[in-house]
Amino acid sequence: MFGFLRRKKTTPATDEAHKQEPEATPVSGEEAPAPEPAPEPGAPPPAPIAVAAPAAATPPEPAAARSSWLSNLRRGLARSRGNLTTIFTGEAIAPALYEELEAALLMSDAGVETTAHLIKALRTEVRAQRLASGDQARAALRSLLAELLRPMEAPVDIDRTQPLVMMIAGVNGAGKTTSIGKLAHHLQRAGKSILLAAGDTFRAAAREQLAEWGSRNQVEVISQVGGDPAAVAFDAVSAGRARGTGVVMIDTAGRLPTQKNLMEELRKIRRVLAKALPDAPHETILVLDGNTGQNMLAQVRAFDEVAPLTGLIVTKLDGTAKGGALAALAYTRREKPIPVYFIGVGEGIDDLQAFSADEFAAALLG
Ligand SMILES: Nc1nc2c(ncn2[C@@H]2O[C@H](COP(=O)(O)OP(=O)(O)OP(=O)(O)O)[C@@H](O)[C@H]2O)c(=O)[nH]1
Ligand SMILES: [Mg+2]
Repeated sequence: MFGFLRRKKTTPATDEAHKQEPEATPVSGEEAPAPEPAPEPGAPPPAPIAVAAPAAATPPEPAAARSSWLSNLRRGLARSRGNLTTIFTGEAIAPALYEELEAALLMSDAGVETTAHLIKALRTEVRAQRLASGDQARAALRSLLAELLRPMEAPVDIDRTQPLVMMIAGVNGAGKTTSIGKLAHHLQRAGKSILLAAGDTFRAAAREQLAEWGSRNQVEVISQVGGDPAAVAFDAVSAGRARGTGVVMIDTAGRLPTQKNLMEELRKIRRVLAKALPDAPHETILVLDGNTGQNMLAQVRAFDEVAPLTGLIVTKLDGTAKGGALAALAYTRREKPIPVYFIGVGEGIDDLQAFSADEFAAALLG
């Protein structure tokens, strides 16, 4: 049931206020003492908010949940699936098929290079396997797509260290906080204790939103009003260490790759985390809105540059996402794939699932 969690031990806002660069927190020195949070001048002292004690592991999810998220995914990708599958009707492979397929793949946000790659691979397959019907060609394309996506299918190893520190980043509104809320629930089901850090310190609504997810999951949220995000992250990891917490998840404010100061802030959070716990953060996860299209590639590049990414969460695949951008991501990063740990298929607490290349390809190609 928790196939998306590796359990072996072997592997290791456009908000104006966000533009403010937080006070520097000490980050140099080998055995540096704990950096003190650097409050804004005149800001109230840091005020950790204890929401509630961690809950015991929750019961396993019902069997019905799986079919419901698969249908959410299929519903989300319905438009692209419609465009793609209607091409493959008929007893024979029509000469126009490849041209139509090219248009449909481009419309699904697969991008020029990836579209060309898939069409070339399909032509080769059709010839080699002597495929005759539209159905056979569709099945072949589905296999090729699944094969392309497969390197991104990898579970997150949650047992390799304790606390496992996960930093969650992404552009505004991508679904970071919601994904953290869902993930806390999933990890609790897997028996993990959780601590959350509200790294979006400037927006009250952001803190409240995380606190809400904290209370829904009955996990504690470390939070400060207007403080330094790196200091909040530091406090959370220190608390996680002291308490023997399983997983510490750090929410961060939304930021655009063009907002240099905010991008640098991510670098700083990482440096300060490493002071709290060497090797932290163990996971740096970029949350991508599934509707982003080809811009996903630019986001991955930009965030990876300042905070080397270990995994992705792609959200809102239940909505109107076209899906092809994931194929583009797989193709352009084929030398160095980034795992898609989870996909978001709704706003509910259970609407987060492991990414499966086969299921995704089936949702796109019938
Ligand atoms: N349909 C759907 N909605 C989602 C999903 N994930 C998140 N959302 C919604 O997207 C909106 C933004 O989600 P947040 O979690 O607040 O996004 P965020 O990245 O934390 O946003 P900022 O902190 O403002 O940058 C909310 O309305 C969520 O309910 C998903 O998988 N499917
Ligand atoms: Mg948020």
